[in-house]
Amino acid sequence: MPDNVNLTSQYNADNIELLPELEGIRKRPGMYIGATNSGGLHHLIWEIVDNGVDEAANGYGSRITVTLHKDGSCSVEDDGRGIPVDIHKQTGLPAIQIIYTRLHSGGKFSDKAYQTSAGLHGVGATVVNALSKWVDINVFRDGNIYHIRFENGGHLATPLEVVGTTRKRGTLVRFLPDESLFSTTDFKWETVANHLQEEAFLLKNVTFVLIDERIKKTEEFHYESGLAEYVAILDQNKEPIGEIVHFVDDANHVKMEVAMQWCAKDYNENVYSYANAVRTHDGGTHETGLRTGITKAVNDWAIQNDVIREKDKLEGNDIREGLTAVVSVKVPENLALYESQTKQKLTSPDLLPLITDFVYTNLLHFLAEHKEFAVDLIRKCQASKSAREAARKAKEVARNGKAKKVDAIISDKLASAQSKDYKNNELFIVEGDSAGGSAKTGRDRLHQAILPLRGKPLNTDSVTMERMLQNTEFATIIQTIGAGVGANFDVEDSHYGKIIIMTDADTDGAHIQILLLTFFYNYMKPLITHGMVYIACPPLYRVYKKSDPQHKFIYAWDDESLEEAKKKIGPGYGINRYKGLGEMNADQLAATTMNKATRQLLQVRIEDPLVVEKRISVLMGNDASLRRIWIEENIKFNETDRFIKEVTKNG
Ligand code: 28G
Repeated sequence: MPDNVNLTSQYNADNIELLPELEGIRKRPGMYIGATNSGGLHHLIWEIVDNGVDEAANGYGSRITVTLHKDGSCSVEDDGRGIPVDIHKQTGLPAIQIIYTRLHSGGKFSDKAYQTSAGLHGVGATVVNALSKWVDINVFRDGNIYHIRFENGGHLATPLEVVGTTRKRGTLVRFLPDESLFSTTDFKWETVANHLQEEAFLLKNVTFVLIDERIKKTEEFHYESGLAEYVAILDQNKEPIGEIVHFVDDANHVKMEVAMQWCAKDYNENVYSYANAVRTHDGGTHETGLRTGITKAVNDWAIQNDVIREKDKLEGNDIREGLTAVVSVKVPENLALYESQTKQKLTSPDLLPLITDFVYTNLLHFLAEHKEFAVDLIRKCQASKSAREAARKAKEVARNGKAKKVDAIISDKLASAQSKDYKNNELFIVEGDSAGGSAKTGRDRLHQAILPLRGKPLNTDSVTMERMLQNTEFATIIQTIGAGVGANFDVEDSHYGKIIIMTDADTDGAHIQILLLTFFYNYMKPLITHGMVYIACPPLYRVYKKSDPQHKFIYAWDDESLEEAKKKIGPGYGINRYKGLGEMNADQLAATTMNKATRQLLQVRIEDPLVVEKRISVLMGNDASLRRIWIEENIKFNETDRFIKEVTKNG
């Protein structure tokens, strides 16, 4: 484009009809970015980064820099070809303007071999524009610097123009999220860093840089061994058996990569999968292929080498105990089939034999070359198998009525629920005897059971399973839940459909939550993956009319709803600030925190395995001050944005 042409008049006419699309995004942001909480806010960054990642994945550029600025804006720069600036024939508008203001422009342009973007099919740029106060873009292309700017949800503010010359190439996008649309506009270092690190594991040739000008911190992520380094970090707090096994097949149109390692004293199966560099939370054909390939390779090798007999074949479960594995496939768009729009599960049938064979062949070869490791691994699998069989027998004995004393052993602490409809029963694990007492009085006796805890629970990360089992608090929890522990935990046997942790909303309470979650994560992980573990949310305030404190009052869970409550009560209000559960009487505790109709629960979820493992070192280490600092900085009481938790209202 010649730099002396003024295109302003051309834009105005078209601009008017573009706006309804942008308006639609602003009216229902959740449809495009999931939610308008912290997660949705960060989604804006992921969308822009994805565009740079796509460009790099197609072979253009190798460095993506994200900068968090002091004014609350974020910029992303890549060194690809630069977004096209040529004039689009039908509309007469520059391509870049269409890309940033039209929905579905992504679909039309989709000629990319390995599109990585998760859900938005190339409309991410438009979504970010619609949800921003301003977007400022510089494109470095053909020796020129092109500039274009949008304001107030995508209105063209400065038409595309050449503003200088340059020797570099690439794209620099800077945007300020519209604070009126988000519950928070605070970008978090840790969230962005983890995302970029995850991208870097999956894209070996690209360097990701994060610069936070607010806290003067910079970090680079670049991993030449890709998934092997990912597994190393996931296993950093564990006891590995043997080295990390890593296979790559980059030669064909379907690219496959797997890294795995087994660890002692870990009773979980930790398998994570990615399709086109995006996590597939619900697995699919690539995960199934990985599992099948591993089971077949381990059994075949063991039998061929007379380590086990044909009739003693190992089950997949036994082989996968303590396994950490990451599988990544990159498939051309037309071969990437998903169960639904959310792309959480890959269903491409053609992939199954490819992955199975890839894993089988390579692992069999690896075992043959590492005989000592292979034998150790098979011994470990056999031990898992025996433990599982022993547990099954013990359970049968218990069912036959020989061990009916369980209730008696725990009854002095537990106030049990009357119903035997286990799925609808709830176990409240409560901090302190006094709150436990109120909870017992206020509960729904049919479905709610109360187990009070005395003091801080044991840190189960720093002790053996044997030590943990000797701990009275955990022994009681295990017996109460009634579904076994560790490798022998069977979620189907749980006596409760919900396990609800109820603590004071202070740092000690947060620490107790973390210690209990650590236990559940280590020894009853399926409770978490099945979404059965929750955190109760006691209110922080009660606002009342001074002249009539018993009649008119409103509870508030945060400072925002406190302000609303003050307004609703009107002049002459008084405020009770609850410092702990103990300050509420039984009725108040029941009404605000336990009653299904009026309470709020946070559902505990494991969103990102990287976050969990990293936090374990800070939160479970011996340095209490590190932990306290982390809790104070990161846990905002009763906010949606916490440790490994997410909100679901009314459970
Ligand atoms: C810095 C933050 C985010 C991007 C490109 C490069 C091209 C492009 C982006 O094209 C539509 C599809 C193919 C023409 C493609 C440049 C081909 C030739 C590109 C980014 C129209 C989009 N030259 N770099 N989009 N193409 N970086 N980084 O957004 O047919 S988006």
